[in-house]
Amino acid sequence: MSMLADTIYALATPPFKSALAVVRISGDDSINIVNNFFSCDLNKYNKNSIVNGDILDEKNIVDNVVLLIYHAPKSFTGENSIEIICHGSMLVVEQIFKLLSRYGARQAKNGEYTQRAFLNRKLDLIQAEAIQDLIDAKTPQAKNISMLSLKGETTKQFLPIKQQIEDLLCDIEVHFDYPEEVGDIELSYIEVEKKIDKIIDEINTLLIHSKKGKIIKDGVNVAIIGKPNVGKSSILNALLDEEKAIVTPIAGTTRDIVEGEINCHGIILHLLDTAGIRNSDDYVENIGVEKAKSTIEKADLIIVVLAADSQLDSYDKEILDLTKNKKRIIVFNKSDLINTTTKEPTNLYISALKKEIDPLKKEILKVLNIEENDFVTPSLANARQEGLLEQIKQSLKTAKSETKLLKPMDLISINLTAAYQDSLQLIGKTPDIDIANEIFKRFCVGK
Ligand SMILES: Nc1nc2c(ncn2[C@@H]2O[C@H](COP(=O)(O)OP(=O)(O)OP(=O)(O)O)[C@@H](O)[C@H]2O)c(=O)[nH]1
Ligand SMILES: [Mg+2]
Repeated sequence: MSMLADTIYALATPPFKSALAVVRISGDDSINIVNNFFSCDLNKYNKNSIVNGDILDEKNIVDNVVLLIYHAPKSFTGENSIEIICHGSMLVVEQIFKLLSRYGARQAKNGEYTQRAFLNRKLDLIQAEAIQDLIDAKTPQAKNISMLSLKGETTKQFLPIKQQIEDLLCDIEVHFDYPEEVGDIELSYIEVEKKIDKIIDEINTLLIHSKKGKIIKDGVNVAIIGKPNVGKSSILNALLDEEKAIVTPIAGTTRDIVEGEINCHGIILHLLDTAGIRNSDDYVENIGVEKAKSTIEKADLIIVVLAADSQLDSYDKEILDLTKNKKRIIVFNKSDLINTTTKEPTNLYISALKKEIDPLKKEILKVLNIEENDFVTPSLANARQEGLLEQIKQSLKTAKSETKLLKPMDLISINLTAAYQDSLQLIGKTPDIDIANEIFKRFCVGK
């Protein structure tokens, strides 16, 4: 049984010449529609089946194909579905598309298969979102955590939170609306506050996982910042292991932002090499300096580069000041130019020239605070999910402060209800569910 009657089709493989292509069809009528142009009768397969035969346009054979036939609800979308595995010629695919629309199917819109799977309750919203993440993943680690979400592990982490909010809300309603039903069991403000606190604690843990999950999934923007000639571009090149940016002894070499990407132990670093920050008479260089300054604002992490072989000057100090509120690493480059005995034990030294940059890589990982365990921890790691988590936390915090002030319980439950509705929205359930139904189901107050 499906909720949407019309039948959709789309190419599931890339639209290029290849050995094979897969056309997916989904909707109640899928099997009937394909039956109109297939060489044998598909009605005789009442279980999920694999069938070999010809696609026919009148008497002409379009292609010899394999059909994967799925009967609702045992399919990805929960509807009747067919996958046609044909030869990977775009001409064949086009002819199959024409036949499909001739017999009443229509081209699918973006994400429509997953949407149907969601509407037919084959997936919750967190799982549906994980499919795109899985496809977009750039590292095996990012792919793994998307897979955890797809398998429902992330939802499992969140459900206890939703449950506790629901329980608390029900407790409050029952105690204050139907006091005769619960007798003299008191629900105290202190108890309510304790329960809210526990939920907030658990949300905080999930929010930490969210931040780390986002780093594993999307990587981080790392800006290399410093005055001219300290070796920023050399550091970029050493990290990339490629001569990407121009390096010269002339101060003010880099003007535009030079970008590169590396996979640093499973985390994608989007590196941004910038113009050396100083006051210059050069019109173009000044534009570069402005770009460097705005990059400081946008980056997730700043590498402030200082020269190990010279004293800090006013530019270095300005740069340290510009970056003081950002997550940053201060690194002394050109360590090959100084004597080992003059090194400060607390400073981080590297030599981009000698490609001795491992201490910097290690420090980046340390600052990002990603541990082995984080690569296998499910997380609510996209903006929607994280935003809703924050919103739930906010409502709970308001409810908590009202509890402290001994405000009327029905006022407190307004914020708890908001938190509850957001938690439903997080997993993609309709947020306007009637909480009273839940209460009656559990406590049988109505009987
Ligand atoms: N001895 C030594 N020289 C280095 C090191 N790193 C860079 N240099 C030299 O320092 C000079 C400037 O290097 P760049 O990488 O262009 O410096 P930058 O900070 O990008 O300079 P701008 O683009 O002008 O801001 C070049 O001559 C490099 O070869 C290092 O670790 N040791
Ligand atoms: Mg440079």
